[in-house]
Amino acid sequence: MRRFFTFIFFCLGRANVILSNADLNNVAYAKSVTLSSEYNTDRTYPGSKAVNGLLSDFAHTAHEKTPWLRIDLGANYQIHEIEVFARSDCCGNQLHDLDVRVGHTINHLRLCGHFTGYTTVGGRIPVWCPQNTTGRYVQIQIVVGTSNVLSPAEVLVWGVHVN
Ligand SMILES: [Ca+2]
Repeated sequence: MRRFFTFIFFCLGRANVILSNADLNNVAYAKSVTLSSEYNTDRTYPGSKAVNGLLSDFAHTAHEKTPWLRIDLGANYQIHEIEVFARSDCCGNQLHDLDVRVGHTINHLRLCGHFTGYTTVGGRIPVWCPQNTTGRYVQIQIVVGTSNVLSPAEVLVWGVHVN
C-alpha cells in the first residue's frame, strides 16, 4: 500500500488546501495479462511474469514492430500512475518509446502518457495519468522502430477502485 497525496497550495491568505488524499494500491498485481505475442512456444516468459511482484523475472514478446502488453484489472479503477520496470539481467534498452494507454474496453484505450527514449537495465519508467483517468484495461506498447521486443520485469498500476 502506498500513501498518495496531492496538495495544492494557495498563496492568498496563507491557505493550504488538500484536494485529494487517497490510499493507492498496485491494482495490477496478479491480474490477467495478454501479450501481443510470446517469445517462444514453451511459455517461458508469459505476461503473468510482469505482474507477479518479482523484478527478477519478466514477460517477453516475440520480435514485432509494435509489441504490446495489456492488463485486465478486472474492474474499473481510477488510475494515478503506472510504473514499468525493465528486466534486471540485461537488455534494458529493449524497453523504449512506450505509449501507455488506459480504457474501459480494449477498443477504446486513451493515451495516459508516453515515454521517449531508452531505459537502462533494471530501469524504472514512471508515467502519470491525467487527473480522473479511469479504466479497466492498461496497455503498454512500443511505438518506435521496426523490430522490437517488449520485456518488462514488472508493471505496477497505482489506482483506487471505482464503480
Ligand atoms: Ca516479474
